[in-house]
Amino acid sequence: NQKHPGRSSAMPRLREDVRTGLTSEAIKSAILENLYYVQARIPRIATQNDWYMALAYTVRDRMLDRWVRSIAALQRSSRAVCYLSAEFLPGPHLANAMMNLGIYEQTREAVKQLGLDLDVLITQEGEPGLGNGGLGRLAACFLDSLATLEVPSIGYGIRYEFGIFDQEIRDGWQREITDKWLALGNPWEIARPEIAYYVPFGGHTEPCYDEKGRYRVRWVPERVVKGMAYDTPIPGYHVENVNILRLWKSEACESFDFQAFNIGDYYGAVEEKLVSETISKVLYPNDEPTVGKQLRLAQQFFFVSCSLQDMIRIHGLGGGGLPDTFDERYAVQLNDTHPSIAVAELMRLLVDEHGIEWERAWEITKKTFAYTNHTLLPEALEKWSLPLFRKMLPRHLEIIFEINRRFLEDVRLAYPGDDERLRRLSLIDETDDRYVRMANLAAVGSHAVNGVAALHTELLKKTVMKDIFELFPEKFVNVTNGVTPRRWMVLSNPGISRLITQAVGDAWICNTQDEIRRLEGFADDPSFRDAWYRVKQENKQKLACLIRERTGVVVNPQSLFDIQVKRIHEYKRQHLNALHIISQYIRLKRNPSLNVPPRTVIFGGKAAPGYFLAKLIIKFINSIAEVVNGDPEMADRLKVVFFPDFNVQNGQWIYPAADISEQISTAGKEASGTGNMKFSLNGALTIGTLDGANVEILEEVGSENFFLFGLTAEEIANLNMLGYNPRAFYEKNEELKEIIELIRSGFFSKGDGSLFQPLTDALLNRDEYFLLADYQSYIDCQGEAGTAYLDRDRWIRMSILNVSRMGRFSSDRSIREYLEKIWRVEPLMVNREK
Ligand code: NBG
Repeated sequence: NQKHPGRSSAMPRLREDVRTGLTSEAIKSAILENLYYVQARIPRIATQNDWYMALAYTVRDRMLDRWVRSIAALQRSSRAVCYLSAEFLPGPHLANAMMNLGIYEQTREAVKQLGLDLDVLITQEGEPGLGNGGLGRLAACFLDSLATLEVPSIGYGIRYEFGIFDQEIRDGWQREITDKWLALGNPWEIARPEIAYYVPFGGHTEPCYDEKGRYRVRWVPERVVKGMAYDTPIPGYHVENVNILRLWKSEACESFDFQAFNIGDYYGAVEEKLVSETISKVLYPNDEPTVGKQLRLAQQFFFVSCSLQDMIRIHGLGGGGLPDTFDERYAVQLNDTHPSIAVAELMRLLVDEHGIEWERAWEITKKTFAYTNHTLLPEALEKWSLPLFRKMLPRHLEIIFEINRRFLEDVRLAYPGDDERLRRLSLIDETDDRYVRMANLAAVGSHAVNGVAALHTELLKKTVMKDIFELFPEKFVNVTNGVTPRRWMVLSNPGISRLITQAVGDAWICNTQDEIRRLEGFADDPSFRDAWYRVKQENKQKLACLIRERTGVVVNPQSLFDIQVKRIHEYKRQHLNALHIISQYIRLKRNPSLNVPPRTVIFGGKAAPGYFLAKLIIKFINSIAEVVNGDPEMADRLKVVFFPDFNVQNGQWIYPAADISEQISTAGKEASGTGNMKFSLNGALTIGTLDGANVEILEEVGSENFFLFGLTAEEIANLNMLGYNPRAFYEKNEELKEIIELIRSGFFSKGDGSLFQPLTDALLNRDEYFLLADYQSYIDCQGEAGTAYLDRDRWIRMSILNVSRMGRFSSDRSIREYLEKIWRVEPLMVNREK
């Protein structure tokens, strides 16, 4: 014991391997080993973080063995999926890995024997916030499903040193704090210094001839950056398969440029290193126009080039695969337009670097890629100005011009004389500086284009991608989003999951769509309903504790928890929700005996740092909270909470505690939404518009179990066309008028009538998102929801029915659809023997 302080003298001799053993005994000694040999600590002086690290390495070790065999399977496979995404939001790894490996209970026991609390250790983990919201989280759910379905696949992205900022609320305003997720070390990644690629930037191109005397183009870059791979294992649920998430970190080619050093420009050399390292430094927040964001284009090209070079290398391993069979080996998905430069980069690699003829290279490229669109908001469609593009990627601009020249020739043939259409379809927007339209590049260079919910795909075809659809109708498919039931039910809501498993067995965890439906029969079973109610209450109780800890606000777990968590954006209409709170407040003040359930309205979400109105909406909510929560007459009747720093971790506490899920975007604006699915799968009832995947959720759960309100996308479009006048709605609605006047009077801003003027002005003058048009319908619908909540039996029945009918929204179903409709990849079992 003296020689090896990590070991307790009472520890039994183990026959199991300390790296792979799965019993609690083996796990316990592995934790002690790792504490000693990785953290260099003995238990007496170990910090919580030391224990967390020791535990994390212990769990990781148990994945590595499967991982090595999975990588062998990937190399053996004939076809693999590569998911290219500038964002991944996997959430904390530890608990998820324990669950997927099936070692949760043994680990809990081992940790307990060491005198520690597993739940405390789990919360030690910082979260990899390498994404903004839905798009990055979708990518993470897809990785989980790909691994669980045993599909050979790699996720490729960027290893941002700083992910999405942490949010603090100071005096009601959002404050952004740098996210230092790597500060305490990241036990989940493995650095692969040997897997590194050079990525050129800038410079010029020049003509040359290859060894066969053919005309070629040589790119002479101005500088070259190195991309190094960091791999994170992604374990499937209860399968041997562990997939790879490969993230690229940028580095200078050499840490010191000795030539510069010799001529005395030491600092010049260090500067070069700094500039190169900047590329993977920080994640861009969304909702800001990307125009002129040079670094963002550099990030996109950087990770795409590394990923494609890596695919070519893997394909060539063993000498078998030539790049001209690339499309047979890989299905590459472009997650939004962020990686769409891949179309030009693959062309460059095939034509310039591997000597393949243009026509053949173009066939390969189109067969390789497929593109997912995630937004209809015109301001969010990426375009890069030509001067910027030329400066950074001169060769790619030439390639895009050539793709465009050939493409427009085809368009002219299809629509002779239709110059307007030609102009709209062109990969180049000819206005001002001229721009490259990334969505057009992605669509032209792919064999499939998909939207993320049925309505979204239809609107894509009718609006933003109308011309492309008319030209290539065969390319368009819909794949409705989904979420993984492992993280979003089993892990985050163990109470409900246990109940479901007791009722229908545990096959629902992987075969959600077919199995969870069998729960329906239990909706009328009083004892089951009771148990269901108790679990929801426990979840609410836990969230209430967390709210108190994070905000100081005391909420009543018996009240109706009405929750809206998502990025803050005008189209998502958090301010419509806020108007409802004010209306409730006024009504309760006038009529204290009003028969409505006590309600706690909870908000969470980050605003893009440069989006003024979104930040003002946060201040607005907090100002209303101050008034309402500070009014003794509202005690136990109405509470308002802004939960700071909404992220994956907090989401795991929040979704299971909701009674009402707010999905109230202006119809036609939310591509799909995925929070809507998480809430409903956890037994919340939705109040929502016919937008995004809400439409399909309503179809599945039935209109009697869904609180629907508002104008349809079509009605909004018509109103817009005829000329929408928000003031007319204001004038004819006394309550609405009163609310707006109350805000304008400074009632929520300590008498300062100007604070929220930008908000009220936006509503009265433009109301781009039709809040006033939907106001009354929303208020009435909230009333119905409140009344329904008063009837507990009815409510719980609806809650059970929601969960039992939501199986379609498992990301396993989404991935199966991608496999069938787009990727044509077969699952491959990983060998069990080593
Ligand atoms: C978001 C949409 C959501 C959708 C997710 C995932 C972007 C650009 N789009 O509605 O706003 O659920 O993508 O598809 O982040």
